[in-house]
Amino acid sequence: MGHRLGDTSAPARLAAPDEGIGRDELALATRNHGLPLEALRYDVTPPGLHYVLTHYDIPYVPEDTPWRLAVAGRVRRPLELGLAELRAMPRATARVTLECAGNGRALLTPRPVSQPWLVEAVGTAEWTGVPLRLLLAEAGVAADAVDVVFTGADHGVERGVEQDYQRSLPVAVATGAEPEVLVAYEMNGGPLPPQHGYPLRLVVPGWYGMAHVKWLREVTVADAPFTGFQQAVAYRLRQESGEEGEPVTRIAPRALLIPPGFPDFMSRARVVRPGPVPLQGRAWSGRAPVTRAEVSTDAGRTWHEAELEPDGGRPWAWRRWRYDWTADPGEHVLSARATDAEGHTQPLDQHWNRGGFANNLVQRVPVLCLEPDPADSGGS
Ligand SMILES: Nc1nc2c(c(=O)[nH]1)N[C@H]1C(S)=C(S)[C@@H](COP(=O)(O)O)O[C@H]1N2
Ligand SMILES: [Mo]
Repeated sequence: MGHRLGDTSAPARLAAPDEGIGRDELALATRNHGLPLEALRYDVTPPGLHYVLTHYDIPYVPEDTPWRLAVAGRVRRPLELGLAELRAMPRATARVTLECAGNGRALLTPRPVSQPWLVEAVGTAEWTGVPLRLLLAEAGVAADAVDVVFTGADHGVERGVEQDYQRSLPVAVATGAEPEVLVAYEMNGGPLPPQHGYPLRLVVPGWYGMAHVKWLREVTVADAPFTGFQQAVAYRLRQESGEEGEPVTRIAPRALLIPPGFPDFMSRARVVRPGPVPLQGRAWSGRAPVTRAEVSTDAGRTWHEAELEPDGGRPWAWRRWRYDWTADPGEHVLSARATDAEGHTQPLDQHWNRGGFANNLVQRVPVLCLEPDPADSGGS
């Protein structure tokens, strides 16, 4: 009887028909929290309300712990930089909407068993740090470089594979200026909170969350495509488990509603009173600027153009939209849908894949509109 990692670390699987959320999924859901949807009101999400996803443990890094970032591999001058040295370099700040690639997973049929997000794995922050292209220019990337690999300080086992959390970007993306990838040391003007990567993380505007490596300790330039677990096994779009699959990269468009009215405690169903109900929300895409937000108040049968606020020179952040609804007594299903400049939009039926990645199914918000309150009506 061997004792192997595989004994404690099960392969990926799909939930059986009618199988409820399991203890394992519940344990993930209590560690990794979503954005309370009413916080869509903030242009910049306060830390604590921003969603969090961490595969293993949050590393314990007390405030004055020395931290070295290595830039190594296929470079002419390997670097080792402390936080003060990074802070002395040119800095940039970007407002970036971050979304987990698994957002929407728990709404899929069949359900991939993993972090069971509904729609709330999103947040927007102002990240400040050193442009990665400047660090790589200082190190001097070799001509034969292919991928740049980012290693976090967190360690765990996943599907039987023991690993440090690692992801890569193609050299052209890592050294690009649009979007400009950041090695960030501040979130919303303060040090990174522990759960968001203190003291350093990668920020890759427009890309799904898995690319934004937290607790960053090494940047390694490689002359061959990176085949680590999080690149070649996880985060691939597959219909069958044996397939190579397409890599998950940029964020597909999505729109969400700020929940109207007030909620029921258990069901979270929304209650509104009859009359004018301004509907507002956010829309984003990491592929191209959002050009359109639409609203449906009849479960997706008919759509109305929402008013989209200008992007304010922040192409990587969500945009606010608004549509004025007049609610009649009865049950309604509200939806919103985003479209970007490349014509990507959101499906009304699920686009299923085994990991439940990049799913941008249109949101459905059931709303009960009450009968008019006799005490409010007409005069005397
Ligand atoms: N080192 C490390 N970086 C990581 C992760 C992780 O588990 N370890 N999770 C990734 C995933 S899947 C997501 S969605 C984002 C979440 O970032 P946040 O917790 O700051 O919102 O971090 C990414 N970076
Ligand atoms: Mo994620």
